[in-house]
Amino acid sequence: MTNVEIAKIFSEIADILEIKEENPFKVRAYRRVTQLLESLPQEIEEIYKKGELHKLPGVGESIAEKIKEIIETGKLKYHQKIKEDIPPGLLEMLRIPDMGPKTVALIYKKLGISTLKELEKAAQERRLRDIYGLGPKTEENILKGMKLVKERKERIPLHEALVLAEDIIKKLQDAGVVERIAYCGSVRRRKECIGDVDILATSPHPARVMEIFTSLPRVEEVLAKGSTKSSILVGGGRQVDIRVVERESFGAALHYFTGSKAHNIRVRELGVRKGLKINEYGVFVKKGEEEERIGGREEEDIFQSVGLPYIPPELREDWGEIEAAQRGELPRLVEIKEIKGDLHIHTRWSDGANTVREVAIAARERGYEYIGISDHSQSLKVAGGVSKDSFFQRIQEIRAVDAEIPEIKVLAGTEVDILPDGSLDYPDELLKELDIVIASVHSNFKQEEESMTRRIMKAMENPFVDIIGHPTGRLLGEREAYEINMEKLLRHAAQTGTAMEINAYPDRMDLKDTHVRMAKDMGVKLVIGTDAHHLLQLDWIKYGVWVARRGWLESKDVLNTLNFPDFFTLLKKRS
Ligand code: DGT
Ligand code: CA
Ligand code: CA
Ligand code: ZN
Repeated sequence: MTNVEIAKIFSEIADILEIKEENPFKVRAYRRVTQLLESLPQEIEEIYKKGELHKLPGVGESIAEKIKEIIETGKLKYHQKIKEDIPPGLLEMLRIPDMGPKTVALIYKKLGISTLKELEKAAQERRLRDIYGLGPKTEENILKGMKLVKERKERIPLHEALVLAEDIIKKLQDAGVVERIAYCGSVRRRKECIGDVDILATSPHPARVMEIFTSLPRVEEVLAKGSTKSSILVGGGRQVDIRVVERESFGAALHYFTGSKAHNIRVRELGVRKGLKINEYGVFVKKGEEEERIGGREEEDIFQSVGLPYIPPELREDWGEIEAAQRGELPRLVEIKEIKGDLHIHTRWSDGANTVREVAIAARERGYEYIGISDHSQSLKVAGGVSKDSFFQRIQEIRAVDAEIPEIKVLAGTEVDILPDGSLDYPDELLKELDIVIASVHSNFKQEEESMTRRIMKAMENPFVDIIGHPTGRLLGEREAYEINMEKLLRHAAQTGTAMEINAYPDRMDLKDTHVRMAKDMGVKLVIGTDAHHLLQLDWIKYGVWVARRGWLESKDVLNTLNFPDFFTLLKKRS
């Protein structure tokens, strides 16, 4: 069983306990282990075999026992047992945005509704508004949400697709049947949502590759099995395609199957103008009746043949990259290794899993020069926001860790709530004690566009606010962005000198690529932060860097590629 599959079991337990209104601390413990598993870079099974489960943060005796049982038996008795306590449809209902366990339990109790279908019908027939506490707005949101749930079945967030692609590639490599192998398609272009996963390989034994691929343990259905091409469905209806090509075609096929289709068509047209034929097999010139191959082993051959420099996959959308390449004006895209610090990290002071010290040490290991500890503010009770009472205690601890670890600057920050009226959840007297302030919306998501835009603009006007966190609040496949006028917001960010965050958390990727590019064009300061709640999630910075790259950013466009003094000077509005 993969980490993600095990994580799903724990997440479901948390959901069930919540519907049953059991102890919130118990629920939190299961949520934490879910997060841990989703972000773990190694297989939990390997850690278990080494007898090192207890070394994982947040894994106590009882969770370790459960992980052990799942690995050894493929299931968990406790999970099976509590699943019987509620109708299975309730869990599906939870997948609708804004449908919390309380609402689900309420609707079930009052109307006996226990499936998505019944829920949709009741919302259409306007029967939910009869329940005290619900109204026409709830019905509208449920109907909108059903649409998202259906869409999500068709597109997967990048993170999920990438983990899947990497796992399959590793299994084929371990089996020793492939030479070169890579994922392509929208995964390689780092699009935020993926239709299907495309894998490309070369191999002396294509038939063996097809055999292993179609009999991987996670296969639920084999859609097609050919001699060099196969498609499978894996858990949750996700499709994965594989193709084995000749060595001399690998580069051409990699380019072709990376896409996008629009980009491919442009490149092929350039080829035609030079008398070349470009396809997934290679680059060819006509020599009388014959065709001669002049390239295709490497992807660079394709670009070279049409007189272009190499265009990174993230840019291949026909959003102007061909023209920029022709003018010699391709951006030199920011790279993961250029990031010098992460400003959005949660610790145990709010809803994170690790201590400040643990996080600082992990950041030092990544080679960072600085980090910002940005726990939630007081009003965010669900996320253990830091009260006024422990405000100074937390700063003290951060200062102590900072002094203890000279290689890394540990900044005392916060992710302060932007309240519905645009005021902040801490007064200025407290904010001024902090080195770095991220302001984010975590409540009242449903405001009208105008008031939501004004709400965030007002936060930008506070001289202590350095960064706006996850500016649109979307959760991929779960919650739409708030209604917001992005152009107005970005203009105000530029005017007030407030930085906008590219939140790298894989469910967020917020700002998104098109907004990032807009921000760059408007001269807005940008930072990339992980929103890590576990030290392993520091690694998720890559998702933010990929969004930045899709938004054409260079290192000079991203503040946290600067060394600490320059970063800090440029970030601060107050001098
Ligand atoms: P997805 O799967 O919807 O997230 O997006 P992609 O880009 O992965 O698209 P997919 O899986 O349909 O095809 C993979 C790549 O193959 C695509 O990016 C470009 C290439 N491709 C597919 N169909 C065509 C086509 O009709 N013409 C050209 N030039 N390229 C194509
Ligand atoms: Ca694809
Ligand atoms: Ca495909
Ligand atoms: Zn947040």
